[in-house]
Amino acid sequence: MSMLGGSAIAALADSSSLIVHSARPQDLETPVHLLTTWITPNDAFYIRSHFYTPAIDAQTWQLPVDGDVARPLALTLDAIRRMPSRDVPVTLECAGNGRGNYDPPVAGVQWRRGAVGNARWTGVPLADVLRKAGLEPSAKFIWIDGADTGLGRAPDFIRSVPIDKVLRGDVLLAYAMNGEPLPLAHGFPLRVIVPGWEGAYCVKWVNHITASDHDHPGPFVSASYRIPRRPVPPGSVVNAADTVPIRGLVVKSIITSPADGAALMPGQAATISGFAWSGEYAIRTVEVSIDGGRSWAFARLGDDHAPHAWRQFTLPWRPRDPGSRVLLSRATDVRGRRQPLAADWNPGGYLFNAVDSVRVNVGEELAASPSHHPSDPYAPIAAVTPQDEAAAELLKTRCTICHATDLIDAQRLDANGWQRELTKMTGWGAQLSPSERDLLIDYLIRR
Ligand code: HEC
Ligand SMILES: Nc1nc2c(c(=O)[nH]1)N[C@H]1C(S)=C(S)[C@@H](COP(=O)(O)O)O[C@H]1N2
Ligand SMILES: [Mo]
Repeated sequence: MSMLGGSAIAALADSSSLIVHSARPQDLETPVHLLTTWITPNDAFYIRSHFYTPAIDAQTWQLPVDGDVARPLALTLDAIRRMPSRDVPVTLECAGNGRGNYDPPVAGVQWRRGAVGNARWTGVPLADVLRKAGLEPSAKFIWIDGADTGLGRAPDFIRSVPIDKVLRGDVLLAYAMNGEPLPLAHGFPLRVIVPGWEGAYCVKWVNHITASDHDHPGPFVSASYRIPRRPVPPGSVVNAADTVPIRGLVVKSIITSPADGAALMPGQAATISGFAWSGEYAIRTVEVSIDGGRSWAFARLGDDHAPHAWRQFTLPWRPRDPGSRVLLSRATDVRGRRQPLAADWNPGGYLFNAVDSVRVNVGEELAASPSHHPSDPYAPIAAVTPQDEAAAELLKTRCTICHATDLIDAQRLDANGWQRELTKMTGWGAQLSPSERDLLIDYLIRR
């Protein structure tokens, strides 16, 4: 057990180059210009954790496998590492990647383009572990829990994978990422990888697996990670009964080079490159436009590929005339699904996949950051009036008990949105009197 033995603490990712949406819990995004290789290095890989990273003791760690099984098990890491393993490249994307682009704004981490990465995962098929336990035919869902627990009264993060996806054999219990033991932030000592499905299926710090004849009733299954059955007008409130769980991912591409706002020299050779993916489906083409969408050219697809991994694309370009240019990319998958000009708005802000764009300037440095992306939501909250000071004090004393204020600062909600948000927060344990709540909302929508 050499690679997992010894210390109870796995290496924390050196995430200093990532964009911090929330420092506590950790929600870190990869600046897309760092996505230069087909495999994303561990220290550049985005981190999405709803709650605090748990303390893990690898020596005493065990994985109970129970529920609708003939022989409930409690596996040690050693026992798992002795089973036949697989090594598969899988692209992970948070369902909320791109949420920050939705209009009207949606509550949640305001991810831009970089809550996505591609890693080689090593582990054992979950199907093999379930066979060992004697999976009963009654089992329809596999519930997966990790060692993290909800903050305050917020519920535990438990997810559920339909049995047919598990029995296809490609769902992994992974203990290594790009040849290293899983970094703690990415789920040490064991995480689930559900290839081609949105990232929230890939439960980290797995410490309990249960086979069940019904779906898990918790809110991370019944309320989150769901989209309206049919597209709804932007800004709609949708009942959970009118939603379906997200299973796969949608077709998408991002331009990672040149970077948004880059300055290029006229007449000098450049390469437009990026990545495209479509969950369980392969990419057929990526088209790139250098004239804001009037004309398109097929990009070359990279040699590296795997069934559930993104594809790199490149298109050589020699910009001629000086001026500002919008570069676009749009991918089409093997089913013929193509990236739309605008993504379907949904109340969770999931699956943003509009045609990607970056603005570059040929010939001169851009003065200010190009603002075709929504306004920068990261302006700090400044307290100026006594009301502002009182509100800032409330944020500090009532909110930071559970999380840093960066998560709050970045939201772009209106009064109704903040009402809903604060109802959720007080339900989870935030203390606010009605007048404090009014004061806070007045401040949050004005700032
Ligand atoms: C008892 C713990 C707790 C307290 C106190 C608390 N929150 Fe939260 N808050 C949470 C949790 C848990 C999340 C979700 C984290 C995640 O899913 O990434 C969250 C997330 C948020 C978000 C991000 C949007 C979302 O819904 O995920 C906002 C905004 C927010 N809280 C505002 C506040 C404000 C304002 C206060 C103070 C009045 C506050 N919170 C106090 C637990 C708390
Ligand atoms: N136990 C646990 N597993 C989790 C999460 C979590 O908060 N707790 N976040 C999920 C979400 S929403 C995503 S997108 C991926 C992110 O994986 P990463 O942090 O390794 O990039 O982990 C998933 N697994
Ligand atoms: Mo996610």
